[in-house]
Amino acid sequence: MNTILKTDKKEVVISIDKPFVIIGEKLNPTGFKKLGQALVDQDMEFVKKLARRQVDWGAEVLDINVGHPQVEEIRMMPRVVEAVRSVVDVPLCIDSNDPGILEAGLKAAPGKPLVNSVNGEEKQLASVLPIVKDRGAVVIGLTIGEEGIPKTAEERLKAAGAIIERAAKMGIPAEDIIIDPLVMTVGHDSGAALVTLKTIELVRREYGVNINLGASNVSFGLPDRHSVNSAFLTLAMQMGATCSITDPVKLGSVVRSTDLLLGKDINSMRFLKYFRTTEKLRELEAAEAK
Ligand code: THG
Repeated sequence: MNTILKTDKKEVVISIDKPFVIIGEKLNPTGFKKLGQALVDQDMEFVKKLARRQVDWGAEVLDINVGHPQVEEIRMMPRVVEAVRSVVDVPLCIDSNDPGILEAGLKAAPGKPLVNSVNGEEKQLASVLPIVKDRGAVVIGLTIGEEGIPKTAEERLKAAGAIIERAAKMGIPAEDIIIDPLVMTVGHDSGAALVTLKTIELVRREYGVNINLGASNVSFGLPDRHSVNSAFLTLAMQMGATCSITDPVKLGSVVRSTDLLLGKDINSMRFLKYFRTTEKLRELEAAEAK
């Protein structure tokens, strides 16, 4: 199944038959404290730099979240979208669970953007899906039901199904839904990653839809997060995940390596190109830091 995201000029295809797509996670003050201060200071240069750097390091889509207690989100969202669009041409992922903020972001992002996210709660489905439908956007569906995050993969599959069926009734096709099986930290529960991996397998087999992960969640609270994130991402890709909201600077090479091993990179072209580009970037960034 092909999920197509677009800007006004460019498109990105997410599919099990294509290389894995990285959705840059850094434009989110919850996961990156320095950005929160930059938003409070209305420092759009910082935003642009973050956008450019993530795309340079291999992000093909950028997540944008402006949630911060001192920021008026409904005004800030379109400003950040505009700032990002002024420096990079990639489809955007508008990240909020407030319908008004989503609409404000979508209005500023032409093409076919991604919405992060909707869950299986009736209130959310009823407020977010009509916006997705009207805009012709793609939406990430979190496998959360009325009772919160299910503990088992079977229950998460059910939550995914409820979202897909509800969307279908509204005229949103399955290719415009990306299921997120929810990644929790293995620091609290040693079975957490296995439940996510099993959910990927079940959802793929049952619905064939594309699957996204917030991969860096898996290592919250642990040391050496990079090793844990890398190992997890590789397992998830083998299981059938097709995109991830993650840090391209840290995980771009892991993604390219895994695509190579999974036969998704003919003649190692992407891998070699990534190596050459990032080798130069690393030198440039080291020189700048001096
Ligand atoms: N699914 C969907 N969306 C998501 C998630 C998901 N959005 C948010 C999150 N999970 C994915 N994004 C991040 C962003 C940052 C981090 C983890 C996940 C992160 N940041 C470091 C930290 O918090 O320690 C760096 C902090 C810093 O540099 O200030 O780990 O699962 N659909």
